[in-house]
Amino acid sequence: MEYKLPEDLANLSELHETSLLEVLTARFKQNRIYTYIGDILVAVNPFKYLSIYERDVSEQYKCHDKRSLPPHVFAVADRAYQSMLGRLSTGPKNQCIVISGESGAGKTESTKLLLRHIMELCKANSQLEQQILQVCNSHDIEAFGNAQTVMNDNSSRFGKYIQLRFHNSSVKGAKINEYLLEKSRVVHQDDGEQNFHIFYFMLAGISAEDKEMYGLLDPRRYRYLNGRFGQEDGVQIWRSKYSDVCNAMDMVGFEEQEKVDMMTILAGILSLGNIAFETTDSDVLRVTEASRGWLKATAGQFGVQEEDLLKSLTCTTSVTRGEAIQRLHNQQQAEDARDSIAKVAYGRVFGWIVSKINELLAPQVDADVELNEIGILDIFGFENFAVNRFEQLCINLANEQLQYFFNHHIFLMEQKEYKQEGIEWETIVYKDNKPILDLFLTKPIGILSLLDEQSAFPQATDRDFVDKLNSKFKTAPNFEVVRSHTPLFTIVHYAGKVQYNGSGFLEKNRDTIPANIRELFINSVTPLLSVLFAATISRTGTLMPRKAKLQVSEDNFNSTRKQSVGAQFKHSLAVLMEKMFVASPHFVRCIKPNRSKQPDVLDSQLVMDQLRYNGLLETIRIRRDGFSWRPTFTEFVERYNILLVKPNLPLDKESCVTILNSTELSGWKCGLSRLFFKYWHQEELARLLERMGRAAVVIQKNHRMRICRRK
Ligand code: AOV
Ligand code: MG
Repeated sequence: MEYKLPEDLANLSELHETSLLEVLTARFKQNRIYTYIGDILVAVNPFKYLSIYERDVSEQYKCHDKRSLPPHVFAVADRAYQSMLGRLSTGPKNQCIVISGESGAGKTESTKLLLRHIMELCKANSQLEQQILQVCNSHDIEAFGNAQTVMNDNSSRFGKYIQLRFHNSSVKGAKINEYLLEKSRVVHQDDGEQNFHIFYFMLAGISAEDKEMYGLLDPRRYRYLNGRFGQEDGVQIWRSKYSDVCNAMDMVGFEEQEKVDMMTILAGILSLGNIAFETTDSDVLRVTEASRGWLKATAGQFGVQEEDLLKSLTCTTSVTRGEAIQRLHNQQQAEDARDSIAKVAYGRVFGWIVSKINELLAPQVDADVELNEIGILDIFGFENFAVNRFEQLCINLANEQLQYFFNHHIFLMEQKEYKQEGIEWETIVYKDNKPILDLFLTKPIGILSLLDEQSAFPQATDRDFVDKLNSKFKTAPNFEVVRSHTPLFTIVHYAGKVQYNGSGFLEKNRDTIPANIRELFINSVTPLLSVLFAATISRTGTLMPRKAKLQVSEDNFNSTRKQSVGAQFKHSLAVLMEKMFVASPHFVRCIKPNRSKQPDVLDSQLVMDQLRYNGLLETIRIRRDGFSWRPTFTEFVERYNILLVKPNLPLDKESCVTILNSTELSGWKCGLSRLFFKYWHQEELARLLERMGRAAVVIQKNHRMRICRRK
């Protein structure tokens, strides 16, 4: 083997945890953050700028020979692109790049680099590529969907799957699928955390004139920002980010009025948070004297009547047999109504931005043009905070699902084929997380089903839900009962134990918008608000304008509204998995070197934990000893018969063997219906084909020269 040690861990002759950790640590110290395990990339977050992403570097990785260059995230992009074009191998044309790792491990940064390199690869310098880069890469979506957490200063608070669409080698469009924005952050943040970036960017960057127009005041006065605002140097950065966001919005084609509306809605959300309630001695609920001004301001910003806003905060209207019945809120209910208005308004603005972007980037091609796809998945990483809520449960479920996808692809499918095809093989045991996924997803008694069941009872409490879990799962291996007054429970995830606090689960899972709140906003004089609330939310949680759905709209709204957040999320995960299971996957495993976000510091224990729960040791073993590329006889002959320069070879085993014996390749195996290759064989064969192609050109040239001379 010509691979230089230790750039590819699948070449380690001595294989155990410590040798693996030693290699990664030694490489990290030399700023070599990328390492291969065969075709899988391991990336350790450097937490500092490295000059390995410049233009000349990405130039080198275009159509490169893997052996000639050090491991790099650009190489993964290149491989996905070449595979999509069918240059590397047989197999599905559609590709997906799956990036995993815990919060702060570097997934989002890797996503940006992958996108950048793929856009470089298909460069025709078109406006579309620039737009895709601008839009998918940062400013816009990140400002609205990311926030500072204790784990990551720029933590993704939503999951995204970016689908890049190509016709032949050129990009024709893109689509962003977003998953489960953590809306609760708008109204509450734990210690050391912040609200979504956009609030800070806006307050820091806005001109005095606009500030007045939107009715914004001193940022320290807003309760939803915890009355805190940054130091001057931080504010300086936010200021410039704000102008980036504004530029990005211009690029996406937001109209002036839409931008003004959006900022006004954000300002309205901040004012809304400051409305406080009190109960008088005679048991009457009212807005406190001090917050009357905020009520007035909010109504102005949301473009609604002050009385209507007050009504929707202080009572619920329900319609029974055509008769509207009003129920007055108590103080807690009024505060909940306030917070749910803020959450739903923010969520709708976010969904709207994503759908605007998708409109802009939609492929403009005829229906019969075949488009191939590279998908990049960047979700919220595994989280374990001091307090873990419904959001963490969903985030960690998504990570379980990804780990399962990895296991399924790398271990399960591969080893099943060895057995079926009679290949001699010593089974590699890996940590199967299927039982944890089942704990969440099985019907009718998975955690999500039980949650839905309880959410359907108006009287049920979070305690009831956790009691149900305790009684159903007390003997389940991945569930632990917690004895406490608070409704706590523990799940032993693939990446560690997490204790969840069940408070708020039912309400967050129901996520219903009271009818009077919807009514209030539909009648808003702010055009954007009225449009956002007249829209329906599809089963997968994407926003669809009402107009486009007119035929089924009312029904659709009613039926979809009933679907809980958990059920919606489960459904969108299933749709995503379906897409990914039929594509060729590429894996990037991100590792977080330390918890304090420091450069040049590697905490051995922390890294070892990640290596273990990611199953990296087993991955190395299967890449070293296993056969990751397994074309059928037909696929192989069709593609490589040209190596024999013999047309019309039968598409069978004998032809495969004849072709392979004509090369110097060794180490492959022959099954009953397919061939078994090591991961590097694919590239060796691609090289042979290329050499063949070059030789053919030379022969043709010589031939032509001879003819010329003769003349
Ligand atoms: P994440 O996406 O995996 O976390 P990020 O990609 O946001 O993590 O990375 C966290 C921080 O690490 C970034 O803001 C950078 O400061 C730094 N970083 C990551 N990759 C690199 C790199 N290649 N070079 C330099 N710095 C880097 V989360 O979204 O929280 O799951 O949910
Ligand atoms: Mg991220």
